[in-house]
Amino acid sequence: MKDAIGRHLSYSIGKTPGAATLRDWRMAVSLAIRDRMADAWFASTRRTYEAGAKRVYYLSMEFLVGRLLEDGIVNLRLEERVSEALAELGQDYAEVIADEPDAALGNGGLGRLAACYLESMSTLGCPAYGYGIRYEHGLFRQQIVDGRQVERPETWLQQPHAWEFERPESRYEIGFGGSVRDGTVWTPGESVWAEAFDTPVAGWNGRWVNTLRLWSAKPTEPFDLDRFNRGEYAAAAESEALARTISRVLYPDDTTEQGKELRLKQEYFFSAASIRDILRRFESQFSDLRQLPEKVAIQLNDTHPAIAGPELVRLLCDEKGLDFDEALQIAQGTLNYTNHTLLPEALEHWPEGLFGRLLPRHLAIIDRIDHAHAKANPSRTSSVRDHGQVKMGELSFIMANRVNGVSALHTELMKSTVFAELHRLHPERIVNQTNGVTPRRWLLSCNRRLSTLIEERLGLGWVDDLEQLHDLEPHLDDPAFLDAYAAAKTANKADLADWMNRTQEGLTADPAMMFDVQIKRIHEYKRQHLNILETIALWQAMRDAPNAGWTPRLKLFAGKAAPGYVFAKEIIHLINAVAKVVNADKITNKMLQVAFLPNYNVSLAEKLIPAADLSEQISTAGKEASGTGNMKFALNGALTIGTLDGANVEIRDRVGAENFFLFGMTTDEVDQRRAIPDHAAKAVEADSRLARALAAVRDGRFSPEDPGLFRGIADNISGPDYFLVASDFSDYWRAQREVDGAFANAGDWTRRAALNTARSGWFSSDRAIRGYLDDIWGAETLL
Ligand code: RUG
Repeated sequence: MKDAIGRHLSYSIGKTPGAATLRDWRMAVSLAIRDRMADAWFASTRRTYEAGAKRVYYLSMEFLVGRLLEDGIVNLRLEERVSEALAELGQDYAEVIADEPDAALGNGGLGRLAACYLESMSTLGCPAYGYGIRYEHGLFRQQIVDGRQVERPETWLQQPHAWEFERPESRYEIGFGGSVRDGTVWTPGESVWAEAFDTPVAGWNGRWVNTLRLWSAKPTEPFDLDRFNRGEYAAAAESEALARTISRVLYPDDTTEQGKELRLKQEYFFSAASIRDILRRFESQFSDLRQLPEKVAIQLNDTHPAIAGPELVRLLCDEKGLDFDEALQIAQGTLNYTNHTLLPEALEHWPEGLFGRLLPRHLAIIDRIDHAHAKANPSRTSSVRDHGQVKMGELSFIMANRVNGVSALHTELMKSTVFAELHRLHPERIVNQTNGVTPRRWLLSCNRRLSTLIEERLGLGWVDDLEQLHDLEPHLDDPAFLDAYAAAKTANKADLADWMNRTQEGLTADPAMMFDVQIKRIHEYKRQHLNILETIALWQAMRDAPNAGWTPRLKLFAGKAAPGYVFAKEIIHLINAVAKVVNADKITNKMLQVAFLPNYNVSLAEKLIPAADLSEQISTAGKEASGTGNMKFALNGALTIGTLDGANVEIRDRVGAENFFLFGMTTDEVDQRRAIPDHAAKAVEADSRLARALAAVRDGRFSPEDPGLFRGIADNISGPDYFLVASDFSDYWRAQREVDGAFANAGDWTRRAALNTARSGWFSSDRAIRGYLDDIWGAETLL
């Protein structure tokens, strides 16, 4: 290992040890690790060809992979060797790992899920490719300036990326616009190259390696020399710059649809390149296109790649000469669609005008698909085109062999709400696959103390068979185990507290406090404003009775708001304003501290989750499709305070109701409550704590220099309150006081935390991928 690192430092990076920077060392180690993936990578490809196996293609606008070096080292089981080698070379292992920028090619849960699934597919030996976009700028970097979110560009590719292989020979010309002749001959008005960059993804033990293939946009005409020679330098480079725009930035949107032409271009760009690549690979091995559904399963991660359906039909018809009905049947047998949200604003639809201008042939194909479907299902009343919009959810459903939701509750709601009619027509099509997370990253490597303790008791079999964590339960009767479990958590908290106290002005975190954590995108349905309101009420109650024996708490928040989502940004501002007042209050600040940690990303999650005591999963019931953070917290021994929403329901079922703090309305109660006129005003009237907390917000207690600053938030909660913050407040307060009581009994709390770990094995992404393999893809694993 030492030689390999040294060789890369000299001959790949071109530096001597004396001249090398931390980045040079990190690059050299990364290249040495990447080398060790190569043989298994080639072997995985060879075996797939030899077996004539079905391949899975996961199409996703987002792959939130985070840092890759530690992942590679851990999965190849090279930790000791790397850290010894680095020590001999005078370098610090942890520093080298921490030097890597996060590849933030995703917004949140959906993108991180795609990353976990790729890793699990490799762990299981499922022949698979991830297909996405190689954004030059990932999700924006969040700064907090005077309490407000400020967005800065993210620049992960400003330095060389150690993990990828550029494949200039694998490129496709992707067209847009133009016209259609004779009904089928599409002549695009403009085009760009989609060029492939491949990153190997190694599974546990490095036995199988799949590929993440990301497309980068390159100009077809790099440069206008005539214009340059005339001195028109900017104009000469214009077409090049325009082409590159397509893979320039990740849309910083989580659950709202961006009606931007560029976004539709991005979607078609990567879907079309991926479909062509899939067909090319298929045809290099098989001769009959009718075999496609037998040899290929394509998963559409949300509707973002939905245009892949019409594109596949177009290629089969217009270029391969199949007739339309056969092409459609083949496409429908090959494609599957995962829905991740029921929020109406997040269900993609495109104005017909824009769609027809950009993709004229596809719009005609969509109509034909829709007509064929309507003809076969005469009782259908809806259609893909509606009120001048092309509805991508409907299109995805019609084009898919299987459609899945991401938690049991969400899947049932899909059937009864957005897809009610299509479900009636195709009752077999919707299936559930509850999300999962990879235990390699989300326990083994992010929580060394706990994973070492588990290894001492159970060995390492749980790492790729997470249900083995159940075998911890007998150890819960051993006081030494519980002490060690508690010690691991306290040490994680102490590390985090040290780091926060060094970096967060005005904060005094003490590991003896309860670490109460809410980290996720900032959104009204996720209800960070419910949490901060309860924080205010708690602070007021503490000031009223400082000696009432309060359980000391640190309320931690982190998350990004979409730049255009004004209300979410106000919530961030309010949290920071409350933190400033509360942390400075000498009466309460030993009992209550508040922090908003800037720039939430995968690496910050890896720091926070192992140190959490309490996990806040408090969305309005029916709104969070699943959640995956909720699973990571439970696995790492945080107890959840949560509503009956998304996968919370299944977490509670598995860890036991007594180890979960439930509160709030159910989905049915939510609907009933919303129907009551003035429901929020009534809730405020009925709860004096809520009224008082809201008054403090409204009257400028946290914004003395601008008393009206947060009035909008208070007015929303006591007025329309679509997300029912006011109506759920009293029960949330009750549950939080139950949490206080429980935390005060340290021994019992540790037992309940350990039960969360022991009973969370089902939430492994390996289990989820097995579900997809069996119920959706019909594919075999080759390990
Ligand atoms: O909001 C959902 C989460 O509930 C879910 O856990 C995650 C993965 O399935 O996907 C999130 N999501 C939904 N991200 N974007 C969307 C809508 O495009």
